[in-house]
Amino acid sequence: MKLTNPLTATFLLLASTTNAFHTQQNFHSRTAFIPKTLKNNIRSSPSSLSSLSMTSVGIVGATGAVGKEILSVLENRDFPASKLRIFGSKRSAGKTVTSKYGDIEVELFDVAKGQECDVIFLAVSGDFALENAPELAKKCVVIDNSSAFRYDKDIPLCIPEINGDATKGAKLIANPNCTTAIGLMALWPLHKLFGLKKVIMSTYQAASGAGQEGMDELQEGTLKLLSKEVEKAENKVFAHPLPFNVIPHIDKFQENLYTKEEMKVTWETRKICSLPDDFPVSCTAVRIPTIRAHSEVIVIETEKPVDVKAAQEALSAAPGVKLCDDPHNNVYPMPLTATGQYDIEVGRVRKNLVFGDYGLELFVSGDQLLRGAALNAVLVAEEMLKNGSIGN
Ligand code: 2RA
Repeated sequence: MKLTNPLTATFLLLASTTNAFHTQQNFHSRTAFIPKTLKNNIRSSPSSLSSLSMTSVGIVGATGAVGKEILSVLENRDFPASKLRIFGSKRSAGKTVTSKYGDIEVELFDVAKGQECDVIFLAVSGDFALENAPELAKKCVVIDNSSAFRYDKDIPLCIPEINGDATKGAKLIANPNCTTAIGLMALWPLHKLFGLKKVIMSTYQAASGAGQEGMDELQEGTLKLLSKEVEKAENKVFAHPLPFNVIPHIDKFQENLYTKEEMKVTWETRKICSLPDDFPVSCTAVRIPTIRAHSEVIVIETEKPVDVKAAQEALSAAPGVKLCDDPHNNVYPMPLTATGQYDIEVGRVRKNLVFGDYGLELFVSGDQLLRGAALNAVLVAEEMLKNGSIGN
């Protein structure tokens, strides 16, 4: 096939990579697309963990986009697992996953087997979590990636850098939605410095938020359009075709005409940051045709007067945050540079023209599958190992 321009070449490269993944028997090697050269800030778990007793770990849903990343983060951070077990449905049971912890045969999930683990990560649907997590949590620690328990006041919703203490003694912990997790990494240091009064967020969310199927729909649709195989891309996952489009619709519309994705940002920000139930947070969530890092424009009104330099210093010092803010040299956060990174990128920090001395505006990009899901979940487990909540 003749390549007519670099964009076409890029998408063909993406597609050939994806197809190669699909033909692999060993589905651990089918990790979602990460440009290798960008994967440069993967850090191991703190040495304090290596002295802790080894833990038996389970993953349910290790063949999905988030589950694969959980396995990869455990490996990259040398999570002290004495044994790793992978549970799946009838479709994946019996397959072999190759990992740093050895070759692992996928076991058909049942609660009793799951309860044998010290900690189990759920990277499956909310319905599955609702049905199984409470029972699993009677005997082991459960870290759930779905939204099933996020708004239950008795269940911690945790970003370890913000409210890691909330995990102490807990058996079931909810991992936040990716959009909230990425945004709060930037908002928390600013809240500590200036006090948040109002938050307005607009998001630019990658296809990965809809899992492997979402990424496939974007890549395949783009290729077919570029090769003129079709005039209109198919859409099964998204409400409309995503290639060459943006869609202001993620998750279901609510009575107040916000979507559930947008309301998650409001509900979860209040809960994680211990803000009042009526604390004003408003979000518009938009799907864009990128692969796997979400970006956000965040505008805040603050209690105290802001100082841009102090904000940049606080962001730069915050764990899990990388300040990328040198606009005159074209340095700012972008999905392309945030992809595959553990730290979220923050930049374009400036005084907001509407709120003047009492407001900031910034741009954030973070890997949706890492900080927005897998990394956060593994950090929760690490926090619980350190505070003695796992293995007791
Ligand atoms: C999305 N935030 O991007 C969702 C995934 N949890 O679709």
